[in-house]
Amino acid sequence: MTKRIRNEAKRINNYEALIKYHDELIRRPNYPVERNNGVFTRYKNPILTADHVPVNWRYDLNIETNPYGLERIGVNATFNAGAIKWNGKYVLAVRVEGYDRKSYFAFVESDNGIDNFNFWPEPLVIPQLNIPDINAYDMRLVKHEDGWIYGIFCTEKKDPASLPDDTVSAIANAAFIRSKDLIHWERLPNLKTPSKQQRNVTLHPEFVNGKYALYTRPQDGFITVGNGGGIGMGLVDDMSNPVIENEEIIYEKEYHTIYELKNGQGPSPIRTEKGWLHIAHGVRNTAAGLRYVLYMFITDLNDITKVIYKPGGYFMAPNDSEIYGDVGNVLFVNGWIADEDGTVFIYYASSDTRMHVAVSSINRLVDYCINTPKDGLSTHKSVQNITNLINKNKDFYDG
Ligand code: M1P
Repeated sequence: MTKRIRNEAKRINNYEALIKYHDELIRRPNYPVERNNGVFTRYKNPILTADHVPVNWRYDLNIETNPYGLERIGVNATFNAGAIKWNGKYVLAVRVEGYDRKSYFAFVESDNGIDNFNFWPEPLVIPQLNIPDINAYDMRLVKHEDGWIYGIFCTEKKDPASLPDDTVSAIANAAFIRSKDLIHWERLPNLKTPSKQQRNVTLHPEFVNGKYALYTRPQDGFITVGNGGGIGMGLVDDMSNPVIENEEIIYEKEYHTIYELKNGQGPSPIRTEKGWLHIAHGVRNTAAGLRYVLYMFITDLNDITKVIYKPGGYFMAPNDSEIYGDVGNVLFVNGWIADEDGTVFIYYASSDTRMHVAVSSINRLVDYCINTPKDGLSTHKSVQNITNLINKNKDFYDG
């Protein structure tokens, strides 16, 4: 949909060129990348960047109040989007970060899930509690069987226990909004758990023994998880009073794996015949800093705390261009959509800078989870996995 502005502003500030560039960027078709490993297909162009944010969110288009045509509110990045299929459209709640470091959410929608993501007219205005969100980010969108659509995001504030000269220490927690139409949102109280900090929280889409089940990630510190860590799970009686009394770790961080330092649940899992399909991020430390990659696993349909398939290694890691950005060497996911025909759209962000899509299917992802060898946790076991495969291939390969 081409945007229009007043003639005077077009002529004096060259906004016409700016709007044309923006329209072309939004309408740019996307293409699958040919080289792939069979598990998923990346698409060539990022689906959302800072430049995709509407011009009227950034510029004062009135020539009298902006005679030089300056950008008034800059956008730094668009990343870590939640996702949901809504009224036949692929809808994302994208994290937009301004030049001022504050993040907020913008809804965008596309007809095909891979390009032409149009912004809804205004960013989401989140109702505030007594203590305001200093920062808000990483929304998971979940259609729960209770009939509500939940938006679960991270709310951040300064650590009230920090010393007067400490202007850095922060506390992260899970916050909840819910809606029936994605337009009108009700704010619920923030999560209460035994842990000091929480991030990467999302809701299981079905009741578990009549209760709400939340995936959590307990952590002692803001960056490091300390004695916490792992993907946790806890039950809540009533989402209007979200209290978890007992938190159980269902997927631990582990020495010498891609989730050695920390991990976190991505979006809510997808029900399949073989179990609940999960995508998550794993973090390890390197001489060049932290490296965030994506990994998958499957949990039992009858006991969602039980991991039944655990493919070794990462599912997806930053490629040549994805590795660069504001926070380099990071892939992060908190949104995916499974269509009725089994197509899965994975909305992932690279290096806290931009959004991408990769496409796969339930069948491929389940096969990947079941048949990829487990991480044997030693180099000897990794070599055994390779020799097993070479032997299995003897009748099919002359090399
Ligand atoms: O900067 C990388 C990511 O860091 C955090 O993830 P985690 O809590 O697992 O460390 C999040 O703040 C996320 O937004 C960010 O992309």
